Amino acid sequence: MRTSRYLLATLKENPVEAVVDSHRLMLRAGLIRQVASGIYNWLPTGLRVLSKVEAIIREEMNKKGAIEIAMPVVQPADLWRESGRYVKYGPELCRLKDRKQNEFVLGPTHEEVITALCRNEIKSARQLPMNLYQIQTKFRDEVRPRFGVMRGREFIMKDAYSFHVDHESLEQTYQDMYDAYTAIFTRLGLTFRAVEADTGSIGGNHSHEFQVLADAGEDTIAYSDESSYAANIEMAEALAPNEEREAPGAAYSKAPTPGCHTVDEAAAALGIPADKVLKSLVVRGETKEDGTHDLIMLCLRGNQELNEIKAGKIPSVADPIEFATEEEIAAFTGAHPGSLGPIDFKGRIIFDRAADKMSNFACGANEDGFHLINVNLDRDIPNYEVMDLRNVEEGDPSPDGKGKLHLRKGIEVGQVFMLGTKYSEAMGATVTDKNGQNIPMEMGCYGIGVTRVVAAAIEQHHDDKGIVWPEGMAPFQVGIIALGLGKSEAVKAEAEKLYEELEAMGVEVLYDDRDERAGVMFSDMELIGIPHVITIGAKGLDKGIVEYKNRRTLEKEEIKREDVLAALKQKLGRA
Ligand code: 9G3
Repeated sequence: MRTSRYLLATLKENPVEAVVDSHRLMLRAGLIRQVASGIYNWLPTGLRVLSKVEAIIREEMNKKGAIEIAMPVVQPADLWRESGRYVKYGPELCRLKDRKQNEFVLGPTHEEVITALCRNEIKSARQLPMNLYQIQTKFRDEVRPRFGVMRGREFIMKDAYSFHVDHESLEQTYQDMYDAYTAIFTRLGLTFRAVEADTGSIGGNHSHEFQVLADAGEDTIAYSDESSYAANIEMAEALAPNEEREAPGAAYSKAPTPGCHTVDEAAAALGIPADKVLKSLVVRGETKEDGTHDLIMLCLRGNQELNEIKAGKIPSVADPIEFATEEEIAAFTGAHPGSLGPIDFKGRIIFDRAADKMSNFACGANEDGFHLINVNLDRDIPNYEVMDLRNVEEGDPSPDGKGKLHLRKGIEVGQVFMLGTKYSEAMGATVTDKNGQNIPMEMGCYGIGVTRVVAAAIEQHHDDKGIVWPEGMAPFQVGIIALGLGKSEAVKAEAEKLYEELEAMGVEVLYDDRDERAGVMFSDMELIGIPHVITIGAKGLDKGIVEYKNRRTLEKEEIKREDVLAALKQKLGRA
């Protein structure tokens, strides 16, 4: 490709709206341009990268026997009514009507469409297992699109759906997809971890996320330094504490804590550390038939955080969790948040496992401006439940008993799910099994955020000059810079010759023939991040050499002009 006849679209300045490196660099290197919030044009250089990512995904999916199809972006609302999800999702699900007022959605995912397809096309167990995938545009009307394509509203996903006669077959495909994802992200040159994940609202009972480790990541993952344990913090657990509680001391008593509304304020007023003050939170129970709901108290060590995903999973607790309002708390306990505690609380009391080991601690007195001190479980709080309610913290013991947990930010680039029969039952996708019984098919689903992968790769592969592409996804393999093109016939001839020869070899070349100032050409080539760059200049040619630079190592070497092709073949790993 010649830059004189290309849409290079590089920017000299950092766009003010970009707050993470990948967003800034994708705009500056001319990969994307925003059309609307969370909606982007992919310019030629960006599209070349996308195409490489898709090619690697296709190769690894096809190797595992997955079969490519294409499903529509626009989906009939009736399918979402069948699965029960039409009313379940809020404004994130973009709804629209056609000219005849028929209702549709812009597909945020394709479980409904694929299940409707397969309930018609798959009748016999002999057709199973079947694993169908697509690489398709998705739309999710995110409330806060940000970080460029990392959290866009319109994005490209590879989504696969597998169908099985039984769970054992599903497990096999799940493992195949897990292995395919490992191969894909390895070939893309990403540093990633597969972590146990919460299956969230899509149901099912087993899921792993593939997380690219990067500080710009929105997810937090916990991993052990001595075992393969790794989990999204939404479901990560620490090893259950097994130390005994200290013996109860003096009976509990009231202590004035005027104006104290937080654990830290109460701890300071009482002159004790925060982890000796109980954090008592009140959430709503599930709405009952009569439309009312109970209030439930969740108690943690004062210095630890409630994990809202874990709390939402507690039976008969509203999911997602709803914190009780100040009014309903005051009506129920006679006090306001900041002075709440489990003693004389009239509802269910659930202690986190770490809080269950506290003794002689302080807690709210359920009277504004007062706390109780020297409180002890059992003696003062006779009936309460114990559950894992908290977020794990740096240094917690790994739940498998091996090593300690460390927390890292991650960018979720893929997820594999066991869906079970949630959709096949809801939508009547059954097969006749060997006993002639009609059974709902077991399903799995497997997604990769294709556009997000590009951003994640840049987060991990850039320096102060720009992007440093992993070889597997670079938009071009070789860049040619011709210095002083307009003044030197020799430079022009040498550059054209090299360009033609590399093109003839099928090497992807970007030839900068703009006759621009050297600085501009160097900085553009570095910004775009092409792995191997050849600079041709009159002075070098006089000495019979051209200059090679490796974008990743920034190492330069002079190469005799007659040896350039052989040298590049060797650097490109070509015979
Ligand atoms: C919706 C909206 C947003 C959504 C979903 C549905 C996420 C939704 C989960 C999945 C699960 C898997 C197949 C590929 C891999 C991921 N956000 N999810 O179901 F209506 Cl608005 O998409 N789907």
